[in-house]
Amino acid sequence: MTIAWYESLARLERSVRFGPPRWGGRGGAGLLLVTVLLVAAPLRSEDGHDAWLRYASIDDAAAQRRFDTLPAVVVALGDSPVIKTAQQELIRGVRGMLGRTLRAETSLPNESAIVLGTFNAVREALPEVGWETGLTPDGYRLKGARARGRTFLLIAAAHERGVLYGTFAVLRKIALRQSVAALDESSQPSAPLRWVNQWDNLDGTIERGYGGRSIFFEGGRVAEDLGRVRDFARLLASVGINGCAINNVNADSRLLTEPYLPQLARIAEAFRPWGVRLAISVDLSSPKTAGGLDTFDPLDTRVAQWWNDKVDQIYAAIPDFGGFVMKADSEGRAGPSAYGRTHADAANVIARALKPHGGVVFYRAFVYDNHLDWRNPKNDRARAAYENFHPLDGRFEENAIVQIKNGPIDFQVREPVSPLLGALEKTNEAIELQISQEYTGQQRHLCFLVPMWKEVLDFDMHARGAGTPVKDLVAGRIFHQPTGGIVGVANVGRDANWLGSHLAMANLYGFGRLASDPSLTARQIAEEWTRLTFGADPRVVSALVDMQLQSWRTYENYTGPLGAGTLTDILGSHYGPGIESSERNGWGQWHRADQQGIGMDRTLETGTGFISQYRAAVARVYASLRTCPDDLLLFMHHVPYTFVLHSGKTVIQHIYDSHYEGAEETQQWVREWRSLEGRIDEQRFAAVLARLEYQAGHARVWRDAICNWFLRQSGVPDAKGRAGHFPDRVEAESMKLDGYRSVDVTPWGTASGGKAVECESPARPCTASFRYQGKPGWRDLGIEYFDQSNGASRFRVYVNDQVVDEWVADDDLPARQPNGSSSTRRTIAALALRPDDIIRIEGTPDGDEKAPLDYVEVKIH
Ligand code: GCW
Repeated sequence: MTIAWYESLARLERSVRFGPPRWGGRGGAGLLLVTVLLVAAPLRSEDGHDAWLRYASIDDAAAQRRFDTLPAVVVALGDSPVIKTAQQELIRGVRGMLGRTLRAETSLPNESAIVLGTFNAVREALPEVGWETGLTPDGYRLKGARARGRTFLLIAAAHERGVLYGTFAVLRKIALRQSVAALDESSQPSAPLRWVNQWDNLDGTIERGYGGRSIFFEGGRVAEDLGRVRDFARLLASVGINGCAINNVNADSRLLTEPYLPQLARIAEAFRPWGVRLAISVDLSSPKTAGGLDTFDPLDTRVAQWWNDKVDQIYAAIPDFGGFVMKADSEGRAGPSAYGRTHADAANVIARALKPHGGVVFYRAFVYDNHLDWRNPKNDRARAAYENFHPLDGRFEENAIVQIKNGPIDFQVREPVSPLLGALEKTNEAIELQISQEYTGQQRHLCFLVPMWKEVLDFDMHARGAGTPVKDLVAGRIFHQPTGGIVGVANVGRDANWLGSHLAMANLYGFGRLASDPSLTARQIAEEWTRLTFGADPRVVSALVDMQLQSWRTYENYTGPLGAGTLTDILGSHYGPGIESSERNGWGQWHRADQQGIGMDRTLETGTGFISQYRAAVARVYASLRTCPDDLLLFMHHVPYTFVLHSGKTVIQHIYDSHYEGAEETQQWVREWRSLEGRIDEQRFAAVLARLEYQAGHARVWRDAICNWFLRQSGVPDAKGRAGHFPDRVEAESMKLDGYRSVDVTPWGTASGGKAVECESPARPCTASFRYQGKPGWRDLGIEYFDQSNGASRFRVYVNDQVVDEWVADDDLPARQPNGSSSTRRTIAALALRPDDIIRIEGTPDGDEKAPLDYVEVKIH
């Protein structure tokens, strides 16, 4: 028995516990025995369905005692279904966490009680407790009070929804082990409208969704089983979200036709107990496409009448309907330009129909020309939102809200704040953030976005002198607007854990918490979420919070630096590296990298003039190379690669360094996470580990693609000698090939050496082998291969004649070719290798995936 065999046994044993299902393999029974002996499972397996609302038992006796005085009764005053929900939730939570079942009552008993009700109801039941009631509808007040010789915990609000939010706040405190004995506090959400948008299609797919198929639709209809819809509404309510638009903003007009109304009403019913208002996205052309008119001109009276009638019909079925979201004149959608009308005309015809019912229309400012002439250096997509909407300021109805993406381009890993957010003075505005990680790793990469959102919400636009942060502008506070909001594109799906990734749920949680209370810090939110999701173990909390807080910067480090954009494949999946895909097309996500330098000149003097859309105090900072922050340098300026940053590094060296640092950080996370084994339930531990390991591999793909590309473009070597030098690698195309042939990979930077190998015959296994020529010792083998979505090739690795690993490439990555989206790494740790050992990889193709292989890296263990 060779040492390699022992090691592979241990490794296979690990992968039986953590890895994907395997096929074939050796020594099955022995392995199982080892597995059973080694795996103690002290923690209950969890699939993530409960997210942060697990109500896990508080098993620490001292912490339990903190809640000894909690009354045994919970009273729901009045007959509001939302308050009844709150009562049931409190019972559920207390039972889970404290093991006690509260008694549900509808009037005050002769004993201490938790009391849920509106201010009016509480005042009536307990007139002796004084209340100040100046809160907005969704605000709540928590108060411990003594009266009639008893103790009360009062959870009260102006509106039933506030009572529910107050109840979740109390449950959160208990879960965080904070005493609720003598509470006296009130809370009031910052912006009145806190919505999520789902981009679900009627066929059950989700645009830019990475957590499975739609929970709302299947096969062209609303889903039969709305259990998950109810659970989603509960999650939303727990973080203060009060509206949800359920369908893609690239809207299907059929949803406005009659057969769908009763179906929509079912969803509204599932939302209602949780205080979440149903909304839908609509297309401006609906009067024509769904209504049979020969026009959708917003100024045509027949069109106005059609919207009025349609909206009346909706409200007859759904009295608490929230309203509409509209994407018009954008990316091929119909819009008011078809009739020479303005966006205000389009928004207003719908707003007027909604107004009598209390509904709102969110009109998206994501309007730009995607056929811009890239040859004209003065053209600039970033200017579009401001140019389209600023001239219309003051022309929107009071229940219309302009919904503005956080940045002027499109949810890139880093962008400046959209100047439009600081420019509207007489129009309601909402900021649109993206929870779904379209450009930030699609939930396969850990990228906690709360720190980014914090920066955006805190950014001072100087809209009326200093002191006008975005969070106040979108709340309508600065210019005294009737309403405003914070919107998040969520895109949860049917995966048990909602977003396809346990850790990504921190973004949904954080979005809601920030939307309700933007004064929370990113650290507070990360800590809360971690404790609620993974428990109070201080090692888990500190490791995970640090990872989360670091992760946005890390993702930025190994993807798009210095404000250049994510540098991803913008014409395809928006996932893997694709630097050139931004250029020479009309989409306008340009970074203008060439052989001399990189960046978009957006100054007024020599560039596109975008910077002058900001108020003077902000524009001044961006306009000058001396004051422009490094993080946004390439968004605002075109500079040579040798330009020296405030950090003291040149731009090119920053690109190399940040990419190496970022990739290294992801590897560190794998080690960190492994060190938590046994402190987290097996199921979630394994799922997160698999994602982090994948990320560490993919970060390396990113690093190499970007560094190699810039090395070749700039001709400036990496001062640390790393870029372009891979002494530990053996390229597949240079191995001894049997049945494999060398192919060019596009874009070239996404495969080592620009090439890979693929099997020639779809029916036959093929092999690539090489002779190990290093020193004897323990080695880690990194096998870089491509896992496409159009096949499930099998790989088997031999050292001499010993199988040391085997797997199926059956992941569902967004690529049907070998490239930077499908490139994946399999690591075989701690193999004992001797000079002249033959390492052989056998690939068996499947479907259109020809067992593609990039290289093998041999590193000292
Ligand atoms: O980011 C882009 C996405 C599109 C999306 C669009 C939008 C719904 O790539 O998929 O369409 O933005 O926000 O409208």
